[in-house]
Amino acid sequence: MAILKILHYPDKRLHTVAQPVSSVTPEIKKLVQDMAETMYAAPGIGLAATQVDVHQQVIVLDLSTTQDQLQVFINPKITASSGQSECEEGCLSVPGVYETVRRAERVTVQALNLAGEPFTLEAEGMLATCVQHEIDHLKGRVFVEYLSALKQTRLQAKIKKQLRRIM
Ligand code: K1U
Ligand code: ZN
Repeated sequence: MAILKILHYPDKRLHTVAQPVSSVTPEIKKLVQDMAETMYAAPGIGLAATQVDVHQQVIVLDLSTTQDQLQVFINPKITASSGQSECEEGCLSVPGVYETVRRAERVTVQALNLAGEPFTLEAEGMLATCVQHEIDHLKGRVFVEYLSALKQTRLQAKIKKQLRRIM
């Protein structure tokens, strides 16, 4: 297994739209293993392939405190959503930034598992938030793009300042 490099906002590659996986090959299984290791090491509770510069529709999640309940979604699609909820979100591609985002409260997700079999998940609460956040990554969208123009401008300034400091 390997720990992969996570792209940091505002890297343009985070805006790439991921392609569907045509077959769950040994390469895709290796990618899932590496993504899981990368997510656990970060640490995080989710990771989309886009964040490690692989533009295929693959997501891993683990919301447990014991890091032993890995959920894998290949070609995930939200087929139904209802309600609204606000939750504070973080992102491994935007370190140190936590902001409240409004999303659907409940979602139905269809995807393939690691065996290439279709499954349906009914999610609510943190799981629903996380799966929507990760599917956004596959569409090339980063959570900070939901923030007000003022907050986005302040964030860009903060990132520029941090970059100047390390360069
Ligand atoms: O997509 C990502 O960058 C992962 C992100 C997932 C996420 C968190 C919160 C709301 C929506 C989506 C993270 O994992 S950020 C880190 C984090 O939340 C966390 C880290 C360690 C323990 C518990 C949470
Ligand atoms: Zn993220």
